[in-house]
Order: sequence, then C-alpha cells, then structure tokens
Amino acid sequence: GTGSGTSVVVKSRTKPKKPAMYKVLMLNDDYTPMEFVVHVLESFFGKSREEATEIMLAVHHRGVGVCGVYTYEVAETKVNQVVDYARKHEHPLQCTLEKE
Ligand code: TYC
Repeated sequence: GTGSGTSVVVKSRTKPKKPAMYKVLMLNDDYTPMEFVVHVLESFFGKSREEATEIMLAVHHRGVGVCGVYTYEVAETKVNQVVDYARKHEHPLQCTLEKE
C-alpha cells in the first residue's frame, strides 16, 4: 500500500480466459492398416474399441477426422507421438493440428 512499502495482492474482477483449444486431425491414406489406426486411437487418444472404429471408418470414407481436442501443448505432443509411432511401424499415417 502507499507509504508502508509493503505489497498488496489485488484480485482480478473478471475470470481468466479459457485456453485456446486445438483439434488433432487424422488423415486418410491408402496404406496404413485399419487395425493400426484403431490401435492408435485407443492407445494415444483414450478411445474405446467402438469409438476408435467409428472414427477410423469416418476418416477412411471422408479423408479426415477429429481424434480429440486439447490445449496446444497436449495436441502438439499427441501429433508427434502418433507420427513417430507410425513411422517406427513403417506406416505413412499422418496427423495434424487445427485451431478450434
Ligand atoms: N484407408 C486405409 C486402408 O484402406 C485405412 C485408414 C483409415 C488409413 C484411416 C488412415 O487415418 C486413416 N487401409
């Protein structure tokens, strides 16, 4: 406060804003096995077998699909993990980020 030389913590009147969210998109290709895509959706995105199969088939038919929505750091980490894992298994599976 004034004169005392001590500091005062003042509470903000408004709420802090929500973090920007990013969709992790999975892209179709002609070579990655369907079972591999289902496995990726289960193990990196916490999907059930049923949900994973639905998402995989949607991507297979439409070309692209949403795996999940995360903050930037989490989304970027997922993309890197999936692309690295696919490359390790010699599949061309691609994943990307899109701001919501
Ligand atoms: N199109 C692939 C196939 O016929 C399957 C596939 C689905 C690949 C989704 C990638 O993100 C993908 N084997």
